[in-house]
Amino acid sequence: MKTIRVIDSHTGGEPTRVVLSGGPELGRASLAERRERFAREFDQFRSAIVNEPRGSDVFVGALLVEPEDSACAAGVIFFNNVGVLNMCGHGTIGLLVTLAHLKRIQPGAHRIETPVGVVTATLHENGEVSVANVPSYRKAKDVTVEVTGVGMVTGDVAWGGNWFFLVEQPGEPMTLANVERLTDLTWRIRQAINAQGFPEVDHVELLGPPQSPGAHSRNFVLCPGKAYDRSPCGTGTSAKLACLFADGKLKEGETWRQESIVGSCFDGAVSVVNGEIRPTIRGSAFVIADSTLILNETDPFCWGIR
Ligand code: PYC
Repeated sequence: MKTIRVIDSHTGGEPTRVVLSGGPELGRASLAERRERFAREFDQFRSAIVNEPRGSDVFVGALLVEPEDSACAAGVIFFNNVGVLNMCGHGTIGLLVTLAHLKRIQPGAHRIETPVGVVTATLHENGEVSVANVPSYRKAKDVTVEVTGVGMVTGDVAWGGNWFFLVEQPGEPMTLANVERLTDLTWRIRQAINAQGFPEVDHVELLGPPQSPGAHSRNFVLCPGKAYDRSPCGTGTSAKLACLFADGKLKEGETWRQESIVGSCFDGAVSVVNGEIRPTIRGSAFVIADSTLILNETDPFCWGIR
């Protein structure tokens, strides 16, 4: 019988399950190499942590590891219901709030190592967290794809720590009641953009008018395993900020409030560091469970349903 200590939080409705102990030994290579090893050799473990019956399609796991760079407070490998992620904005906010809950960190700035670079996450006195993300950029503007059963759809391909295809005004109500159609639409869009020479895109972000006072836009983000992000998606908001900045629609230091499909918000802004766009996103997370998972190999679903 194996036990794994986890702490669950949610950031704007999107869960993060931080694995504190009981995870696999991945050695001391770079975080990118350790993530590849985790994906290659420990996929069962990933599934056991986030998939049913212990989790659900919407869970994001965050495996805490020793950072390569000793100036970092922690290293983290994010994963979901189908595989590993590059970075995760809502997950980094959840991680900081979890470390604060454990009294392992105090308010202030903390460097966190991820497989795609170091981010600086600041725990504010009021409990909010801002994440100065990896450099973000737009790779392709106004890419038009033919989407089965829908027609022509135009959007931008951008990197915000994960790869996104961002589509403005998708012509669908951006409401929770319409989640099934939004999921179907974004899944078709993803297949079309992947077939059109952008195989790296694994997140699709639709953007429409906001509903919350003070918000600039509402989004619906489809994640790689077909679950939608309940939060405004930290990496998706970063990709959006990079596109706005590239179009001259957002100046350095100006706040962009991004609302999610469930109505939660992140405040975002960009700064330019050594010629690169560095988005910062700010939001809050809440710890909701402190648990020990039990992995009993005689349980037919010990390694999750996948
Ligand atoms: O917040 O960056 C994010 C994220 C990625 C996938 C789910 N959430």
